[in-house]
Amino acid sequence: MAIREISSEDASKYDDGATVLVLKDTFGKLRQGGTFLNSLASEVAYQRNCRGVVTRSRAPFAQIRRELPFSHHEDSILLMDENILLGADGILDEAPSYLQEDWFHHFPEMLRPSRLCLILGGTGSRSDLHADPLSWTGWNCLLQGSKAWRFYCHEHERSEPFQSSLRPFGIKSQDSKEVELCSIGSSFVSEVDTFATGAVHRPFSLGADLSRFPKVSNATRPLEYLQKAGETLIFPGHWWHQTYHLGATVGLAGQLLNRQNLRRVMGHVIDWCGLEVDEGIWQKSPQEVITEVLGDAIDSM
Ligand SMILES: O=C(O)CCC(=O)C(=O)O
Ligand SMILES: [Fe+2]
Repeated sequence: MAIREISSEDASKYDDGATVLVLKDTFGKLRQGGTFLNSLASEVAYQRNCRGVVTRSRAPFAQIRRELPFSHHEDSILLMDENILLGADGILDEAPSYLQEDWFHHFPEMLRPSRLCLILGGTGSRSDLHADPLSWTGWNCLLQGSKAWRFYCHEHERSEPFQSSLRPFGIKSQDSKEVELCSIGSSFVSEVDTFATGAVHRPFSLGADLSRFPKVSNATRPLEYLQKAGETLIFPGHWWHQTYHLGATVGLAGQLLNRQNLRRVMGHVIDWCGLEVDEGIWQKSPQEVITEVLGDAIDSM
């Protein structure tokens, strides 16, 4: 359990499911150009946190960009959209090589996580405290600004201090984007905001409201990291994590399924769907493992 600065070539060596890896100077062209946002025009998903009350909605991208400079700790805006970059394939060509090999392409399209999420935060915005779906490996690059991260190294099974709820991952129904028709796993989301109160100019002095969430004091001490522009973090997505944005940020996020985490990700699906698989499955090729586990998962619905 540690944070380690490495070069992209060493990522597979150090990506052990128990370390947050930091790659410096990534996505240089995108940071220098800075214009790719100007060509984006569509409705995006965003959330507003007004004195602890979080509302989620959609609005034109240009409108959110105009509102972002007014964001502050008590009334903040965070845009996280998985669709707006769907046509912008060239972006991943700029990614460190370790992020480019991703076996999620073996998943049927309807169960495949979106490859690129755009994240724009205003001052004082924060993500939920959550553990990502499917226990994948997350990556997150900051193109502009700085962002404070907290990682709790206990996994979603031990979520007692966080009063969490499940957010199943699977095929969404046409009419309601939230309802999963066929779920193969879950993310875990907490009501706790670990950056709720304190001195806003020192993010790691911020803490949870312990009068509302007394059990948070039983949580393990988090790993904390201040991510700067150009840095890509690669982290165990099954760890609880939360971010706090300092100033206006622009970031990209995605996830990986690879040699390092195949057992963990497919194990998540196996546990979630209550499947019984033969130990011999792990001798098979990655594509066979994926096809077999997802086939069994769908049959089990
Ligand atoms: O960048 C953020 O604010 C949150 C990102 C996150 O949770 C992720 O990349 O998994
Ligand atoms: Fe996440």
